[in-house]
Amino acid sequence: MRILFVHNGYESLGIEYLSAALKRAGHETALVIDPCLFDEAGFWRSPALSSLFSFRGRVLRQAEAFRPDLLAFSVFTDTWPWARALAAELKARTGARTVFGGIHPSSVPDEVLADQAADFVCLGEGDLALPALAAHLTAGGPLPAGIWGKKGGTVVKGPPPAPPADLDALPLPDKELFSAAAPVFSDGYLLSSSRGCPHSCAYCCNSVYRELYRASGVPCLRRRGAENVLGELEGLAAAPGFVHFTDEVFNSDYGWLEKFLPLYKARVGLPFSCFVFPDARLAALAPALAAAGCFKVQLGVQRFDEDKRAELLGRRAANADIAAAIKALRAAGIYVTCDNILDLPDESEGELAALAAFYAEHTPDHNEVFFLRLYPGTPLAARCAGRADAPGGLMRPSGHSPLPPGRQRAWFSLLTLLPRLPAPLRRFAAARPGLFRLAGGLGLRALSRLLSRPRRDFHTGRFLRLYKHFIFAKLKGHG
Ligand code: B12
Ligand code: SF4
Repeated sequence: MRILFVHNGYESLGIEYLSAALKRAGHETALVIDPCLFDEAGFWRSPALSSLFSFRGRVLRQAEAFRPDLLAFSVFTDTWPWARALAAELKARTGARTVFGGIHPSSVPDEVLADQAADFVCLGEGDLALPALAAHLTAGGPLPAGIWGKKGGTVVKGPPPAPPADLDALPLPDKELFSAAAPVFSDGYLLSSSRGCPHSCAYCCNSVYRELYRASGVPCLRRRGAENVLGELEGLAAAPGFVHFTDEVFNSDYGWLEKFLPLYKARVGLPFSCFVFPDARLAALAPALAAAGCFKVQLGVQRFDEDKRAELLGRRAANADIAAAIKALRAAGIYVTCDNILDLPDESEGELAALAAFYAEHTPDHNEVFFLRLYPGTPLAARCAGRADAPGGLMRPSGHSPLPPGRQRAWFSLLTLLPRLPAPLRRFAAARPGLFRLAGGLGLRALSRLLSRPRRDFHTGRFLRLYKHFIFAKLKGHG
C-alpha cells in the first residue's frame, strides 16, 4: 500500500516509528509537511500572517502527486481542527481512506470517528496496529487490535489495544522521512529510550494510556535495552550536534541509568537534554548525568502546595527534593528549566507567593509557565466537567482559577522573569506581583525562551529554523 503521512511543522517520533513499521511490512510511505506558520496549535495564531504564509496549495499538490491509498494523521487535541479540515479536502481529491492516531483519537475515538473525514482511528501506540490495518485493507478480515472503523454510520471496534511489549523488537525510527521533507529536522537527534511513564498525573496523557492498556496486561512504562539505544546512535551516518531524549521521565529507572550513562559517554559522547521527575534520588544522579554529557533538563514542579499537588494533580513530589535537585543539577553545570501550571481551580495568591519565594531561594535557569488545559479523557478534565478552556488556552488563563485573569498574568510574568533577575532583587520582586502587571504576554515568553540560548533549547532552535526555511521558500514562490 501507499501510505501518506500529513503532518504539521514538528518532527514526530511517533510517525517515524510508524513509517519504519510499515516499510518493514513492505509498504511505501511518504510525508507531506504543512508547516502551519503563524498558527501554533495551543499557543498562538495570527490569521493574517497564517493565510499570507499558507502552504495549503503545496500540501494538496504534493499529496495528490503521491497517489496515496491511505492518509495518516497524528493528532493532538489542538491540532485536530487543522487535521480534520485538511483530511476532508484530501479525501475528496484523492479518494484515499483516512486513519487518525495519537493522543486525541486515543482519548476521544468516538468523537473523531463521528467526523466524516475519519474512516479509522487508532487507539494507543500504532507500531503493530497500523501495519495490521494496512494488511486488513489489502486482504480483508476482522479489524485489528486497537483499530476502530465504521460501517454504514455505525462504529465497529477491533479488540482492545495491545501496545508493543518488547521495544527492542521494533524497527528503528525512519528519520529520513522528516529530514527529506525539510532540512530543519537534521539539527539534533530526537530519541526515546522508553514508552510510557511510572506516574499518572491527572492532567496528562499517561493516565489515558494506562487505562487503554489495562486489558492487554502490557505495562504502561517500558524501556528499551541500553544496547538497543546505543546501537541506534552508533549507527548514524553523521553525528548530530546533540541528542534530545523525549522519554516522559528519563530518570524512571535508576538501575538502567547506572548502566547506560557510562556506556553512552564512552560510545556516543554527544551532549544531551532530557525530561526528569524531581524524586528523592534525582539530586544524587546530577553528577553522573553531567559526566555523561547532559547539558539541560526540564523538570516538572507545576505548583507549590505539596498536598494540592498530590490531591488535584496526582503528582507526589516533595519541595525539599525539588530544591535539592535544582541545586545539585546546576552545581553540576546542567541548565535547569522548571515547568509550572497556573490557572488551577484551587490556587490562591498565598500559594503563588510561596512558589515565587521558593524560586527566589532555589532558582532554576529558566521557568516555563503554562495555563491549565483540560485535555479530554484525563482524570482532571472529568473532575472539572462543565469547565471549558479558552481557545489558545496554554497561553492565556481560561478562568479555572478564582484569581482574576489580570492577576494571573502578573504572576505569569513574575515567575517567567524571576530567574533573569539578579539574585539580590529576586526576593524583593517575588513579593510584588503588582510590579509585573503590565509585563505579561507572549512577547515576554518568547524573549525568555530566546534568552535561554536557542542552540541549547532543542525546540526553540527547531522553531526558528522551521520558520526561516519555510518563509524563504514562500518568498521564492514555492508555496
Ligand atoms: C515530544 C512532545 C512534543 C514535541 C514533539 C511533538 C510531536 N509532533 O511529536 C513538541 C515540543 C514539538 C511538542 C509540542 C506540543 N505538545 Co507535546 N508532547 C510531546 C511528548 C512529551 C512525547 C511525544 C512522543 O514523541 N512520544 C513518543 C512517540 C513514539 O509516541 P507518539 O507520538 O504518541 O506516537 C505513537 C502513538 O501515539 C501512535 N500514533 C501517533 N500518531 C499516529 C497516527 C496514526 C495514523 C496511527 C495509526 C497511530 C499514531 O503510534 C505512535 C507510535 O507508537 C507528548 C507526551 C506523550 N507521551 O505523547 C506530549 C504531548 C503530545 N504534547 C502535548 C501538547 C499539549 C503539546 C503542545 C500543544 C503544547 C506543549 N505543551 O508543548 C505543542 C503542540 C505542537 C504542535 N503544534 O504540534 C500533549 C497533548 C495533549 C492532547 N490531548 O492533545 C501531550 C500528550 C502531553 C500532555 N500534556 O499530556 N510536544
Ligand atoms: S510525570 Fe510527566 S509524563 Fe509522567 S504522568 Fe506526570 S506529567 Fe505525565
